Amino acid sequence: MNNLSILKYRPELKKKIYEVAEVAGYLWQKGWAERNGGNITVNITEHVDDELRSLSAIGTPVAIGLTLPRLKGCWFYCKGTNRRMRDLASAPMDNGSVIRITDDCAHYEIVADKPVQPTSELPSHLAVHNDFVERGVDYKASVHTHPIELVAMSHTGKFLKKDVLSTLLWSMIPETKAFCPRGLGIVPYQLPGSLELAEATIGQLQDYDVVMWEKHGVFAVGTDVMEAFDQIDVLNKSAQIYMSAKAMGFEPDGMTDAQMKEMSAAFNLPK
Ligand code: 2HA
Ligand code: ZN
Repeated sequence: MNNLSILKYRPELKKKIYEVAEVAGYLWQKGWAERNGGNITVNITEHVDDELRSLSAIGTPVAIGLTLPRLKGCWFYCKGTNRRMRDLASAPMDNGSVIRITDDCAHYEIVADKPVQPTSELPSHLAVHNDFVERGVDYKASVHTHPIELVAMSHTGKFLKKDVLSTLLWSMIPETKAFCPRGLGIVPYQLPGSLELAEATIGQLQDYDVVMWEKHGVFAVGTDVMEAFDQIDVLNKSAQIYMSAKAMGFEPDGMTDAQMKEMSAAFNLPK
């Protein structure tokens, strides 16, 4: 199979995978994706046709390490292990994997094009997607990255209390709440790739679309990869505004409660 074969006559699938490549480029340009940092996983099941389904896998099934009953027969595109976002941006099929979950819901197999092994974070990303299907939520994309200013703000306990950072970031510029209306959840530090981190993330995603991993990065979800990226981007912009004010030597006032309430009403936002 040549490099582009599975995308060749599948414009919708190609578009979805090239959206990931576009976002991977933004993550690199923003300085949020050093070396192999970060991951993106997208549920592409709806773009897989019968012919693609009938293709045999490259290699034998690999154990996920978890059983994910809602993902039976689902297909995903994800970054390859040890691959760089900046490389994925220019060559998504050489630096990402297309996988399907086998009928026992405990293994995946690579279907095409090249035998790129998926990210080591795959089990936790898949656990999140399993939860979406279980809850009937129409989210298809998960993005993990290391946004500099947001991570810096997670290095003090005062911002890690429930909704403190979220409320502060919303108050830096009106659009933040409009475009990240559920705010920023917090997960206290856990070992990267651990099951504890995945479980705590799934817990926070019941109430938030973006979750801060203390002293590490953020994990965002959305109906597509752009939506997940945009939410991180607006939150990090607010973090930059906060830090710019601090660098000028003052604590920013933030929008007042009355201004926040007016915004929420005008944009039909929760809370
Ligand atoms: O996959 O960023 O936290 C690379 C990471 C893990
Ligand atoms: Zn990370």
